[in-house]
Amino acid sequence: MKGPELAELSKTSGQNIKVLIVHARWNAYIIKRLVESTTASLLQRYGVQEANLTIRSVPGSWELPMALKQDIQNYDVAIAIGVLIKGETMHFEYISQNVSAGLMQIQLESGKPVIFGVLTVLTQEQAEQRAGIHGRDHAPDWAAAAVEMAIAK
Ligand code: RBF
Repeated sequence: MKGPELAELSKTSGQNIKVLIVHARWNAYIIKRLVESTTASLLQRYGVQEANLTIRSVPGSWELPMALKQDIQNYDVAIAIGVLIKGETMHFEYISQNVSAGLMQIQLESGKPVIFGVLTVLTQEQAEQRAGIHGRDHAPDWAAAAVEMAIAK
């Protein structure tokens, strides 16, 4: 299965960076896995210090950009995590389009990298396949991208 080629990072690459994870609470059991996996990678693979990691939750993915805007200045990098599953109405399209555009806008305006950890999928099954429940877990890639971008300044 294809994935990113990871930059060369070490077990101490993240030791001096402050990381903010903001996650939505919709599709909670998938979110829980993604947040735990991202956190484990940051701490264990890259040496991020627990005291330098903050986790905040918001109701749904729609709220991710605003929460980041409120908090991002105090961190070197943020990771936004959400699971958007397409339903029968147009909500999915409006939410996913605006959330991704909002996250891009915040990173460019703030000058702080925002890692895109929002799964936009057609079915719950597809979300599970991207959260390591059965299939490839994307969260370690988000942790790696966060460390790489935070130390690249
Ligand atoms: N938030 C998500 O994070 N994932 C979803 O799949 C999701 N689906 C939604 C479907 C509908 C019909 C509505 C009304 C909201 C949904 N939300 C979802 C919540 C949304 O991101 C936000 O929290 C609420 O709309 C309140 O602003």
